[in-house]
Amino acid sequence: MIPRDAVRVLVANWDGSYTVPSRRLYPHQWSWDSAFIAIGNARWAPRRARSELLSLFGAQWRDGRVPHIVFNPKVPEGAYFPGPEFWESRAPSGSATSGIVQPPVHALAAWKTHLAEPDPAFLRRIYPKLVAQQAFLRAARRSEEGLISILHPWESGMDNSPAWDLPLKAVQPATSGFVRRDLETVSADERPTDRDYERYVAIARAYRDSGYRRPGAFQVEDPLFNAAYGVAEATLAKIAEVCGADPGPHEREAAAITEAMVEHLYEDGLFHARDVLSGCLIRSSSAAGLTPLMLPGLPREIVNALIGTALDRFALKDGILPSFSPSAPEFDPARYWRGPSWINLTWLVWHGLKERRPDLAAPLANEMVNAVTRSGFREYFDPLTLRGHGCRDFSWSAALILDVIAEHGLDGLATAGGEVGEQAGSLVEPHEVSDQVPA
Ligand code: 2M8
Repeated sequence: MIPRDAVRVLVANWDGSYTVPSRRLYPHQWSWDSAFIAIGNARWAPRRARSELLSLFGAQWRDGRVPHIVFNPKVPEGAYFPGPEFWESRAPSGSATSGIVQPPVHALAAWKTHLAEPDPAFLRRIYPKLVAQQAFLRAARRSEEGLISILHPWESGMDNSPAWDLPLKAVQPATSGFVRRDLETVSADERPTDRDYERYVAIARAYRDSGYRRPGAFQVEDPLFNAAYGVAEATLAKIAEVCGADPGPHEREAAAITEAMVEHLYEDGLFHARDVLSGCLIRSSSAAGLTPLMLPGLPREIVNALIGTALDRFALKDGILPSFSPSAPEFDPARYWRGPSWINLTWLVWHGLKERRPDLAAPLANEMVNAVTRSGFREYFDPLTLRGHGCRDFSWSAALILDVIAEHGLDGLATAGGEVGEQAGSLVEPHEVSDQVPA
């Protein structure tokens, strides 16, 4: 029973005020994971969804950045690399954190949490924090073209994407001083190579050593990150209205980033990343280039062209979205972010298609459910066989499936959100759902 099993995963990964992505591989709180997890939890335990987001924003830095990892002090340093000793940074709350960020999908998560159980007080509490998150990106990361840069592949969320192969070549690898922990849980041929890690470490060290201020040898404008930023502004406009704030500046910012993306990142039916250091477009077949479909103000001809590319190069109609086009030479169906399907990426594109092309959104929803039915809540799936890869009992795979089922139904049977909530919620006693949130 999918909803019940999904809730079981989320309950097992709950740490009192937030959810770990995976007990063994990722035993702390991750930024965009928490947003996706909140979207799923909102369907059966909205209090947990609010707690998940407020707990993450409890570790927001003074400059507004939301760190990509908030470390649990009870977890030993050696359980995850790079841990708190590597990052050497603390939020004003006292929590040890990383110093980089991830795609800002949190405003969307806060809004969906509110829709599941309207709570204007929650929105009023989180709105200024979401605004500060966006303001940090504008102040610290915006280029002359009006686009937001990422300074590390980890900031893209699609860490090992072939789109980063070229810009990473310019990075001098760090060949010593660290031990990978990920290979203790997942087979090496499903994870980045040692050479990739040497470069990840080198970039993160240089950024840390600049006091988390100066861009290093990796600086790119990523379509997924910029689309998330634009969707956040469009969503903040709705949140602002509930909070009695002015939606106008958010609407204008959403329109401006959409325009800048079309002008600088779009070419031949797909959005691409741009290398800020060389000024060149990184032409690749990454599914990140389809995620601008989420932008409400994307011009119709671009929407149609993206859909054409999705059908043609990503075989959208036949299955769940691969993270990299199967027709591209770099495609690898089992290696982390180099081809496998991920539930979060598929969910983002599904979200962008639901209203525009329900005929394409529906099979995508069915295939997400098929993947977890066949292989469990794995971290990623071979897009051709749906075989599971990476870690097991992965939180966002479980959470987003609850959202998909609540909206789309199961096996073609329309299932109301409330029904999923009832089925799933009955597994958990109210006292098990903590309300605890940081001050
Ligand atoms: C993966 O990234 C972390 C580093 O942040 C890792 O490999 O150790 C990515 O899939 C990222 O998108 C995700 O947020 C994180 C936790 O699920 O794991």
